[in-house]
Amino acid sequence: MEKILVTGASGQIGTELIKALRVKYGKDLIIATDLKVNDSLASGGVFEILNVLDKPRLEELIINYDIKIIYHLAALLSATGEKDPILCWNVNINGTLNVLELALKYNLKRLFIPSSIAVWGSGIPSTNTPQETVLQPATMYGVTKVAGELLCDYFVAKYKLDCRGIRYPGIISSETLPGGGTTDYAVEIFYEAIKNNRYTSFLSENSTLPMMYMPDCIKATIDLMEADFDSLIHHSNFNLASMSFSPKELAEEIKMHLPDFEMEYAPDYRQAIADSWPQSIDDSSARKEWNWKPEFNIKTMTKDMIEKLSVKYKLGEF
Ligand code: AKB
Repeated sequence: MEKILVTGASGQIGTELIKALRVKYGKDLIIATDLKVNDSLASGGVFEILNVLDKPRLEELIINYDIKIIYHLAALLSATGEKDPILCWNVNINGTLNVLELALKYNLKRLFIPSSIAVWGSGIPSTNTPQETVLQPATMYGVTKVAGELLCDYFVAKYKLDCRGIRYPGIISSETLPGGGTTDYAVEIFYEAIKNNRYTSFLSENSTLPMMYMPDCIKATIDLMEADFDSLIHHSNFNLASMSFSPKELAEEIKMHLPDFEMEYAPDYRQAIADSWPQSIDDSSARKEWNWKPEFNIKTMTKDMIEKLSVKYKLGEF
């Protein structure tokens, strides 16, 4: 089996992807990397410090561990990206270029480079947004994701490098809090509901966005990486849908479990970002090309989140 390196392993998706990859392929084959030591990841397997802008260090890890596959998750998200657009461009684009360049140099077998619903902006149908449509993002994060998709597809076409990616919607999870995204409210709301029975949303009540529960996100990521290359028509930019809801709809669902829960709304700068994104997505290409099918909906996700976080709260974990 090939050795797999994961960048951004301490992030919301990384922490759960590492766990799943270690279970699936064995802990010695998975090299988790991030900017700072992560004790919990390091205690369960291999962990190395890596800044993705440090190309010599990335090269050293690829050589030392004989890496064949990279999941490149390290990136700045939409809200953080708007605070420092130049840093966002630098990390997201130059980090990705380092991975692509070294993948070519060391003949890596496969790369996963995620994209996002942030690739969209004006000029799209905002419901059931098609796979093939205009990409005019309104954020620097979106600009880097469009450029990342184009870069990957260029490397696929020119060098036959096997590079794959998904346009992730907002991801909801109970393990690690997201950081710096516009869809983060949909995770914070659960922590606050359990702790304080109230939450103030930074998006307005009817801001509907595409979302996905982490188990579906991890399954999609690994399934796409295991799909037969010859059955793929797309590579770097798969639309992926699971559920879409507004803050108000999520609050109503939470109230089914916590009847005293109260929600307030104080939209901030992230509202404009949310307004530029679609409400729902057509993911028929992913369904056709690699049999994508989500398991969770808003009801089953909410129930599971409340059960998991209630246990963590009782254990004093937040
Ligand atoms: C964000 O909100 O920036 C991310 C994303 C949708 O890519 N969660």
